[in-house]
This record gives sequence, structure tokens and C-alpha cells, in this order.
Amino acid sequence: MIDIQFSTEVRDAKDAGRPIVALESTIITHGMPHPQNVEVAKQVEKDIRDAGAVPATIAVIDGRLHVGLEPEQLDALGQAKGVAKLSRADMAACMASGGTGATTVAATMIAARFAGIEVFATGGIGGVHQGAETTFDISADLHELAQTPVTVVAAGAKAILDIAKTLEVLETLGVPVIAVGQNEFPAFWSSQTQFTAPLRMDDPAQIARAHRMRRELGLPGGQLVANPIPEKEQIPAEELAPIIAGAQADAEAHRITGKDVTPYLLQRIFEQTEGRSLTANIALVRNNARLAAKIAGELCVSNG
Ligand code: PSU
Ligand code: MN
Repeated sequence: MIDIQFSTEVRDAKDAGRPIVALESTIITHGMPHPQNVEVAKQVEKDIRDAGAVPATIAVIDGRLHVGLEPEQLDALGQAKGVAKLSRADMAACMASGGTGATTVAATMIAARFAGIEVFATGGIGGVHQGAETTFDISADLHELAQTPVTVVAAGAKAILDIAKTLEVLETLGVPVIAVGQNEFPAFWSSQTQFTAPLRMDDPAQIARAHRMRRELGLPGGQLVANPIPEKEQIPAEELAPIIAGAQADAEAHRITGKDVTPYLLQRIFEQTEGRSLTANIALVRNNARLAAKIAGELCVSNG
């Protein structure tokens, strides 16, 4: 019944059996300011093409599920006002009511699986927020990783989250957390943390094999690939700590709750770092896109 709207490029890639990488759209509508959001979205798509795969940016537009956006659709989404932020809970409702919404990691995974796409690149995943022991604020992204078979490449989890608790929940849910090129689980703007990732794989072919092995074992759920931000683009954790603490205090003072928390914190941190957080964010998303394209390429070979 659901009629997926594929972009021409994604449709052709599917027909030809070429590697495809899914991309989320919440990072465009709720994660970065206009016009950089659209520039970055197009640059990331180009990075994926240059690495030999085809990008599929996912969004709900006027009730229809789009897998791959034409450039004009990306332009329009990047400056649209009042776009919903869709996760597992509200994606179907948005489609049923003819609404327009950007997909979070959770909703992008759902759409990717539905469209037969196994690899997805983003910046950072949602996780367990600091203070979750009182707010219960835990992103639906974690549960999605536990049940939807898509390998997600991210730069770890932001320090706006409680990284220790996020890793514990991922372990409880049986989600493989695989660091690339280092032993530590990276923290988005900085590569080094005090947390050792449960797994490490430096070879995209191995990550693709692990993805396929889970499927063969009949295991539900995906993999979280934690790809550290390139060294020269990092912002030291100690420099960000007071800024994050300030943003969190503001969020509390303004009684920001639910799905507004993450976009609010990202916006405050952007303002307080005078845009440096955005420059780092762009570098790490591009880095993740390139790795995801390699993994998708390897999966294509092994699925062949
Ligand atoms: N983390 C980022 N940038 C983002 C997001 C998270 O560094 O743009 C977005 C992603 O779409 C993610 C969502 O899936 O926020 C998580 O929101 P929540 O914490 O409300 O589940
Ligand atoms: Mn939340």
C-alpha cells in the first residue's frame, strides 16, 4: 500500500544493484541552520557518490515517504518552517495525515529497511540524556538499533548525553557498538573519551561481514559503527564541557522537554561556540558518509 517515492538516482541504483547509503533529514531541519544545512546535505551526498555509492536522503513530504530527494526537494525541506521531527512513534501518523516531517535516526532506519537499504550515515545518534534517572529521557534511536537491521555510522554520542549510560543501554539491548581505528568510543566533537568501545573493527569489509552474519543468525537489529571525528577538526572535550552544562541549565530553566530537548541543546551549543560546533559537525558527517559508502560497497559485493 505504501508507495515509496524514490529519487531517480536511487531508483536506478536499486535496479542496478548498486550500493546505497541512507541519510537522515532531522540533521537538516533541526540540527543545522539554513543555508549551511542544505549545503552540507548536498556535500554529504556528493561525498557518498565520490566514494562509489548512491545517497538516499529520507523524509516524509506531504504524507509520502521519500527515499532519495531531488535537489529542489532538499532545498525546499531545508528552509521549510514547522517541519515535524519524526521518530518511530509519529512517522506513520505524519504519513496518514499528509504531513511533512524530517526523519531522526530511528525513523530513517525504519524507512531504510523498508526500502531495502542496509547502511546509513549520520552525525550522532540520540541516547540516554544526562539526568535521565529523573527525566527518563532516552532516545528511541537506541531501541531502533535493537530491532531494525541497518548498520548506522555515527561519530559516537554527543557529550549532551550520558555516554556511560548510553553504552550500558546499548549493551542491554544487544546492539553491537564498533569503534573504528581506535579502542575508545568517540564523543562526537572529540575522538578521545574514557570509554572503551565494546568492539573494534578497522576494516569496512569486516563490518559488512558482521552485518551479514547477524542476519544469517536471525538476529534482529542493526550495528552502531562509531567513527571518530578527524583529529584536526576536533573541539577538546574540556572546552565544550562548560558550554554543554550552560545549555543544559538553559533547557531546564525553559522547561524544554520531549523531542525539543536535542534540537534546543544543539542550537545553544552552536551559538555559544560561535559556529565552531557546526564546522566540526560538518567534518564528522562527511567522514561518516565516506565510511558508510565503503561498508555499503562491501555489502553489495558480499550480497552479490
Ligand atoms: N544528534 C546530533 N545531531 C542531530 C541529532 C542527534 O548530534 O541532528 C538528531 C538525530 O536525528 C537523532 C535525533 O536521531 O536528534 C535524536 O533525538 P531525540 O534525542 O529526541 O531522540
Ligand atoms: Mn528524548
